[in-house]
Amino acid sequence: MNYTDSKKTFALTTPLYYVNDIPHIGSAYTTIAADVVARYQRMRGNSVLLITGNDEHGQKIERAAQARGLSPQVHCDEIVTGFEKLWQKLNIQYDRFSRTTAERHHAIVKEFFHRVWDAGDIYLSQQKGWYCVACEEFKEERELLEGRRCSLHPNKEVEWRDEENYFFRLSKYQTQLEKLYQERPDFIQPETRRNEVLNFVSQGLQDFSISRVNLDWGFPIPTDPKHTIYVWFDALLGYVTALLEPDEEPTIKNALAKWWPIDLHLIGKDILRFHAVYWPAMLMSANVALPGRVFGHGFLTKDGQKISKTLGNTIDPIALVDRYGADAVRYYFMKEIEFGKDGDFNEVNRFIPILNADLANDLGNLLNRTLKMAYKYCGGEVPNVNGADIPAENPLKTIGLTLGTQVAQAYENLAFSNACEAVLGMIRTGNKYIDEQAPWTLYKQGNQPAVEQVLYSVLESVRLAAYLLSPIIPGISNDIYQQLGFGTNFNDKTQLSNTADFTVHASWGTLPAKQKLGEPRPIFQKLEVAETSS
Ligand code: ME8
Repeated sequence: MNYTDSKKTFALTTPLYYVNDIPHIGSAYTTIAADVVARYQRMRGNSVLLITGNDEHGQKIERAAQARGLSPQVHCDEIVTGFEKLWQKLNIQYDRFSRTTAERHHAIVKEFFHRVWDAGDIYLSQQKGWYCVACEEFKEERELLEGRRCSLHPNKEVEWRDEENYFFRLSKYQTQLEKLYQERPDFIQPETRRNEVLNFVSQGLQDFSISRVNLDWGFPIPTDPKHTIYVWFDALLGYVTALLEPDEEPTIKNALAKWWPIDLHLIGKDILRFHAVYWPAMLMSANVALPGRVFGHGFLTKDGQKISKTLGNTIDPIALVDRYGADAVRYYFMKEIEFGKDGDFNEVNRFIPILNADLANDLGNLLNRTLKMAYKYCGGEVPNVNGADIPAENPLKTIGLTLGTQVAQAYENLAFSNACEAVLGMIRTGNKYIDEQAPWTLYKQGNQPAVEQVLYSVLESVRLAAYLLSPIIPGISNDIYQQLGFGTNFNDKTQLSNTADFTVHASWGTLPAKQKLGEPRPIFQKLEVAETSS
């Protein structure tokens, strides 16, 4: 196996989530995926910056605060705490937390506005149209459902607006954007999302308004303070502000110095247009290089239904993690749903069975019974075998020799479920292999070398599985590594962070012979269906 990548920087973002309500399971989904990518990139020896945060301005937030009888800032501060708590519980290792109410963000927005203004791309005009406050977006008549409802928020009415707004000359960038999509086919992923954007842009781009009147909760337009900057113009720039070092002077130049361009914007399909059309055009106008790629994943449903407050089927991610633990939640979403496609959360029929099958039965039992045998037959040490001496036809070695490359490729492509499937495939082979080889019989026959080879092959396969799945289930990987006698901590960002390490750890056959093993303990307790589960 040859991992030749040299060390590089890798910056990625989650959306900056609205603070109109407590965190949504969808925010958890995107953020888990982003953390998995960040952890994988760190494993590859890259210097990584994971950005998450909150989008706090706009009418939607102002109204949410009003409804609670709180000032917008107090409301925001409180909800932001809930997001931070969730990320901690989900073991998300973010490096920057961007809040759009931060003073330094104001400085960046102002400077960016002036750049776009100086480029001649902002003008005053009349905005007439239907506005969806939940989307914070004007909708074309043809996009509305019957009864003038937004298709994304059918239970909320759109509102008629007829006001003077500042506009951004998006139409000026039509050709440049088309050229971008053509020259960089990977800019928008997956392919289905790229096609959506190409289709939208081919219909002709309209300028969009970047200011609101009669809205206090936001930054004023620097040249005309009775206008407030449109929440999306403000929010996208939160990605730039996040790049500033903690005490750095807030200028665009400083922000872009080290980490720009961002390598990956991870988002849901609902906000694709903002990231794949508006954002690159804004950056072109301000003469800033464009990000690497925008990946728009699919949407989650619950038991096959859209998740919505009106249907009363929302899932509180904090309660979910409290009940099942971070690794369980992380594993389910990464394994169950092909990233990019829509997917379902079904606690009884999918969540619990998948976790029990993969983590408790296949992976957990294989480790547990093999470790116990290693205690019984090999004195509690890794069998005295050199991985390189195991014959190539050993089925675990056959799989293990190419698994690292295969899983690395899956992570590169954000094909998380393929990564899990490939690793679990080896683990299932391990269970079959140990049953067939029956080391207990080999032991009775006095064939100690064969016993040791079988146990070594299995323990090494479990180690490799733990290593390759560590971006997804770092807690379980830590437990497995400890039981195999390592002191590794997959939550320590500074460990395992050079390319040579990845080459070693992702190769089959590197478990050191005679290493003292840890106590066998179940790595994942079988889940029961809770009484409250639906
Ligand atoms: O749009 N399934 O914030 P937001 C999967 N503030 N993912 C989902 C989901 C679902 N059912 N529901 C939400 C905003 N998401 C803006 C972003 S960025 C500069 C500003 C996830 O709180 C998904 O990532 O509405 C989606 O894109 C995002 O939450 C929307 O978050």
